[in-house]
Amino acid sequence: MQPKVHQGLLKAEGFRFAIVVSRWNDFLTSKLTEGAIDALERLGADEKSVEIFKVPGSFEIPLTAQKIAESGKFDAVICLGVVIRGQTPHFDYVAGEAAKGIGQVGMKTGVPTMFGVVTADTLEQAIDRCGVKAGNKGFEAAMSAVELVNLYQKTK
Ligand code: INI
Repeated sequence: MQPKVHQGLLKAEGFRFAIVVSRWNDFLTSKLTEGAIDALERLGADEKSVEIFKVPGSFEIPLTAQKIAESGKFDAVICLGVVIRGQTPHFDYVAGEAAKGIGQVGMKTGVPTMFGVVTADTLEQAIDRCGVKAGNKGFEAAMSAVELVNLYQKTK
């Protein structure tokens, strides 16, 4: 059997992307933003097709992402934040609400909404996932956004 396989190309040209990024832990979220922009540039995104929306913390990402998705101005929303367990007793609330809310935005609006929020137990773990050493969750989230906008275009 040779089932038909569907998957999105990694071509960003012609699509519009919003990045919603939390200022909390800015020294790390700025690295995630750099990673996301690097991926979009390398995949051919047009100069004016990427816009950045800054919010105070990861808790504020979902509602902002929802408003952006509902605006109809973007093909995908890339959400970026860093929540570190050691930093707050309400880690579970902030990380949980961000994850749940971001997921709901995609389901509710039909606009691919990427979860590029690093949830780490320690600062060191968070640093590792923000591309300071290797691996950048912002880069990964942007790659996924490009793949999905291409996949959904094919399934229209
Ligand atoms: N927001 C984060 O994005 N990361 C965190 O680690 C964090 N901590 O540690 O508390 C955090 N808190 C702020 C929160 O997201 C809201 O901005 C705030 O509660 C106001 O609603």
